[in-house]
Amino acid sequence: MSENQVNRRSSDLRGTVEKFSKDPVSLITDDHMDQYGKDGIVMIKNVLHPEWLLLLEVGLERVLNGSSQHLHKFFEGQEGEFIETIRNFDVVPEIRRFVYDSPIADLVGKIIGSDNLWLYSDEFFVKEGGNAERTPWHQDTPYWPIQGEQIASAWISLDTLSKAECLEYVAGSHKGTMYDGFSPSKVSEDPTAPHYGDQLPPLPDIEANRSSYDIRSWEISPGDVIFAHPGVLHGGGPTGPDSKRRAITIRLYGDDLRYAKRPPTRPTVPLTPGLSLTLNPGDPLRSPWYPRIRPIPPHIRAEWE
Ligand SMILES: O=C(O)CCC(=O)C(=O)O
Repeated sequence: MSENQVNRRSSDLRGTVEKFSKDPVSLITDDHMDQYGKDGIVMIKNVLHPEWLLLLEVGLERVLNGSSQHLHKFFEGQEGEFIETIRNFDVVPEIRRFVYDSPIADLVGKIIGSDNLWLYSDEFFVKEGGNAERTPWHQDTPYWPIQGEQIASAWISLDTLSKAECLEYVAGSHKGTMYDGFSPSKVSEDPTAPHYGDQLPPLPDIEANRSSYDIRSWEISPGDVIFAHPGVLHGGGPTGPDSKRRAITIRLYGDDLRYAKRPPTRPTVPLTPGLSLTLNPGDPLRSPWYPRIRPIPPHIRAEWE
């Protein structure tokens, strides 16, 4: 991170810290939890202090400088190119620190109602060049070998976003059909082109029929977090010519999550070689691929106690 960037972040901090509570978990109300259960989606304002955002920004800097997991590029070479990279918890210390030390795990724990929490994955979605495309509509559950309710993806933007630039969600869709995923190479021509092409029904063309869906999105300031069940249909969030959208999603789950099989035609995301050899469908999702985050394991506490 350059000196200019640090100065810019420090001045951001000076202007905004007052509105952030020292106990952000107490901002989550019964209404938020009810809304999460019903709609599978809730946005909570001002829950991440700018210092946590600074930690993510430093982590992202490391990722973009090449010290991270493989960067996938969507719409590569086109004006709207955007970058996705997954499971940086394993290799980027700032992401590891964020997951253990920031309030994000306790926020998710309260929303999903679980004291025990495991990390499913972390994933950056970076649209920096201006005029980035919409993220195609999809659910995450078809790509993940899981079933259960106690799971949430916490979507965190490091940039201020208009409602049109925010990710969009179809409220309640986690309770409906689990559709096939989209095919990244064909999505520009056909957003319903299947990922597996086997066993799961094809995605509907939501963009062509927006008025048939209860689509939610918000104006976002850094520090606001959207919590979404991965079965909720989501997509969108294009950027304008002069805007950028650097987001990370932290995905955590609780006691009720189980291993489930997906069509065998493609691997699930992220890759977890060996997982299907150790678990049977219906088993609790326990594996070294999914580290325990709460309670903090004693060997992790021992790093600083
Ligand atoms: O930020 C994006 O564009 C996509 C995010 C997403 O698909 C997710 O968090 O599951």
